[in-house]
Amino acid sequence: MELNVKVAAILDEVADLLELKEDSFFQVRAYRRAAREIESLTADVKDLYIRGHLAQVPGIGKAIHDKVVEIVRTGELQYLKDLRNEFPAGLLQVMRVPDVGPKTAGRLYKDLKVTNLQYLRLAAEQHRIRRLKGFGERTEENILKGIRFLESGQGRMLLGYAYPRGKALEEHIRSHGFPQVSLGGSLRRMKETIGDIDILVGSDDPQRAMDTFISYPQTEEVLLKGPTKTSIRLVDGVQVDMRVVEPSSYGAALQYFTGSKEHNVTLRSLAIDLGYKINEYGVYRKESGEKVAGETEEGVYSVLGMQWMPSEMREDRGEIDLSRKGRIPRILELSEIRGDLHTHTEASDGVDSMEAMTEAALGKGYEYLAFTDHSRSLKVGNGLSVERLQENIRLVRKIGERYPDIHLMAGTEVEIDEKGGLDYPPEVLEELDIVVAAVHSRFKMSSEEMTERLLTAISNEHVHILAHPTGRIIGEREGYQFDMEAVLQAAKDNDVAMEINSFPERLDLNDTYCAMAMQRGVTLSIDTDAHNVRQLDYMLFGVATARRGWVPKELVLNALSWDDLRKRLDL
Ligand code: DGT
Ligand code: CA
Ligand code: CA
Repeated sequence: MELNVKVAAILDEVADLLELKEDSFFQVRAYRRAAREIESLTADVKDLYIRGHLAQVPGIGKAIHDKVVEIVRTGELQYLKDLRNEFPAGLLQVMRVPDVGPKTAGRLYKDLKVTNLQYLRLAAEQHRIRRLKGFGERTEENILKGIRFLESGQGRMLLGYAYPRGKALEEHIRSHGFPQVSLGGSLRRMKETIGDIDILVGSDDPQRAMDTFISYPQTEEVLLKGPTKTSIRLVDGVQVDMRVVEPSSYGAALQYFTGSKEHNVTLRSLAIDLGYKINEYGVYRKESGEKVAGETEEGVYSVLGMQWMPSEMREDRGEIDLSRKGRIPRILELSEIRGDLHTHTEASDGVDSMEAMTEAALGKGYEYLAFTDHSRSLKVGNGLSVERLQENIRLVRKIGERYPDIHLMAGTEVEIDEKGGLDYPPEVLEELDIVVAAVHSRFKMSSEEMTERLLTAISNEHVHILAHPTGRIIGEREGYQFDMEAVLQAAKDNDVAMEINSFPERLDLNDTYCAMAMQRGVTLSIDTDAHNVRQLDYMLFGVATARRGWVPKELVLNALSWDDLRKRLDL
């Protein structure tokens, strides 16, 4: 079946290039349709060809038929090579940027003379893309992210990038009649970056499971195909490994392939000490070889005298010891989140209106939602002047009356200046329900200066939350230097919450700083920093980061009920 995938991929690329060329819509569609048909064949194209049945496949007319024959015979297609030669080689790469595709690449080529990734990046950075008709800021941002991802090449991808792709693939497999399917590896542990996606299936029919996996429409290439493991690369470059085991080994395999490797190494030596052998198929008595567990993950841990623990905790950071003592802590759940305390609207640099954000928050069952648009000195964020801020507060109150089921809060994400002062005077901050303070400038000061700056901001009586405390952008810039111990202590003393910013490229605080904050009893606020309604979904990643730091709900500001939050904020 590998050949089917290849034929489909070649036909797809032909369609892409024809589209780039602005060839007839019907041609493009014919190639795409043929690709889909061949992809979903249950027989091998080569067999069909040999038996003379190829022409009977629906959607394969004479011209495409001849091309498929050429690919089956030679493994290549001259027509594709000719098409490729019509364009600058760099443009083909532009087309591979996630969210770009042939149509967009064609526009960028024609209107902006974009012929390679370097030019594409420049055009995006100079904001020339958003000025094209039909393009916007969001597209431009996505393009920059896509380039970053492509260029990271074999590197790691952000959790926020891998997660929806992994989930969609998991769903694809489940929907084909495989109820026993799960993500594994770093993605199940919700690490901030992911090397490759791992998927595990329990089934008596490994062949059909593998075929289902390969038939995923986003598959670009099959990298490896063995009896129990198959690896593919998706069209956007992501590698996915899938393993299939018998249902009686599903739990053991899930445990094994979830990792981490460090957790497994410690677990294995513990098993040996207890007279067992553990592998991806089960737990066995060393003496008799008798299998004593394997069907469920709980069972595997339980025969070793251990309590099951959430996958996010499995990093060999002390969880094995606690589990043996039956003292795994209860950590925060996504369902315990009651609201979002850091979001943006069209008033500053967000995209959506307050109403749209409110309805999305209602859809999540939130009790409260804070609007925290940027403050006046953040010019790139279209920060609000004092007048516009006051107007915005009135708007929040007015809209709030229309939504009795949720408490809308007027707030700000206020700039912290280089001395630790805030961008609005105290009497203005006084009018707000919530103040989120943030550093967006002068990152490169000494650690002493930066610590002073943060301590000054935290000790300001109007501040409730310190936004993205370290300022790091994953894969792009390290956070600024400061004394984290001192800042955490000050946060505790001043009853200021440290933020876990849920943006996939931020996740700031990260998991280990969350653990530090948790051990010191510092309150955390898990915020999305959403700039549109969809980004409210990022909450999941912030919660995962908190879980990786073993944070309990009791330490989370936005896990408080509205009543408790209001008392806490003196509202
Ligand atoms: P990644 O992909 O780099 O983000 O990290 P993982 O943790 O997903 O690692 P990966 O994909 O190489 O392997 C998936 C899981 O398989 C890993 O979490 C634990 C398990 N595993 C892999 N190699 C070993 C090994 O040598 N020993 C043990 N005990 N487990 C392993
Ligand atoms: Ca992995
Ligand atoms: Ca893997």
